[in-house]
Amino acid sequence: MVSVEDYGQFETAWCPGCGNHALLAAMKGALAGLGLAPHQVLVATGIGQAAKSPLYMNCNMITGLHGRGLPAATGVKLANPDLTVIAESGDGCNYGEGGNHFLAALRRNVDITLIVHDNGIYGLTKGQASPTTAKGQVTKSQPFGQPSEAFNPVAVAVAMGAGFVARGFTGEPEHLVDLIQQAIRHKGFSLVDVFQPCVTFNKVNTFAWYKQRCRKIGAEHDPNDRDKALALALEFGDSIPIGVLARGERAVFGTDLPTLKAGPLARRGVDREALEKVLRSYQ
Ligand SMILES: Cc1ncc(C[n+]2csc(CCOP(=O)(O)OP(=O)(O)O)c2C)c(N)n1
Ligand SMILES: [Mg+2]
Repeated sequence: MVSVEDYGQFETAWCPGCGNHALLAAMKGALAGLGLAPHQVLVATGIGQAAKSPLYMNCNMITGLHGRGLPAATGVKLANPDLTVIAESGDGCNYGEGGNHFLAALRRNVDITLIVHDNGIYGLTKGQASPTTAKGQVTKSQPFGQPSEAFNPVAVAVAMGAGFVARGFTGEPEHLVDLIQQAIRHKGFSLVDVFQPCVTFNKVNTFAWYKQRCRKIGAEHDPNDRDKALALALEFGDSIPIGVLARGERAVFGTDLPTLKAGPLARRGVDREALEKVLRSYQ
């Protein structure tokens, strides 16, 4: 029996009131609730406040460069499909610096889950606009307002045929745990974009701002209906839907790759002779 305590309790460097605390608790709750022990889980991350999350949790982890958690997660899952592999970091990491990795992950459909701490700002570097900062929003480095249209990650994921697309909010913790668990259970690439406040650098998208707008998607929505899912994903105003936007079955990447015909790397022996030959060639 796995418990939340198995995932540990650590002192963090986050501000009091930051949404990262609730999302970290939701991650631990979701994993323990699924009966996954820490050694069965690997979290790949990048750089940022959000990217510190797996440092505060007992589990296997990889810290990539900024925006590079997803390719690391992809490699790990292909090498060892027995692991539950999660990529987790911020909106800047996944939609800004790592934007092309996000698009590649949507195209490939590797069996990994992406959890995005979406606080609409670059928190670690002290408050520049991120791709999800609203057009016109004033930040420390955009005093006249950020001039581009905001990126809508869930609409892009739905449009590209992602098999599981959800949006959560740290102010709805039980709902969030359920979304993370559904995402992990889904076979193929799954996205949970999580709204959370940055109490220090985003004075617009506060806890109250999200609380006022987030409304749970009702049972009447059929996530398999891609047109309806896209319409919901595009709703971003006085009311913003949270929950499972889209679902669908797609071929999972990796199963028929010629290089993996002999099985994943983690289950293959190491050819010491060949390895040493390669190493010697660098001497
Ligand atoms: C290639 C690269 N560009 C920029 C940076 C500087 N940098 C580090 S973290 C960060 C922003 C992080 O924002 P986000 O991913 O939203 O995480 P948050 O801190 O908001 O949780 C930036 C711009 C970097 N480390 N590497
Ligand atoms: Mg951020």
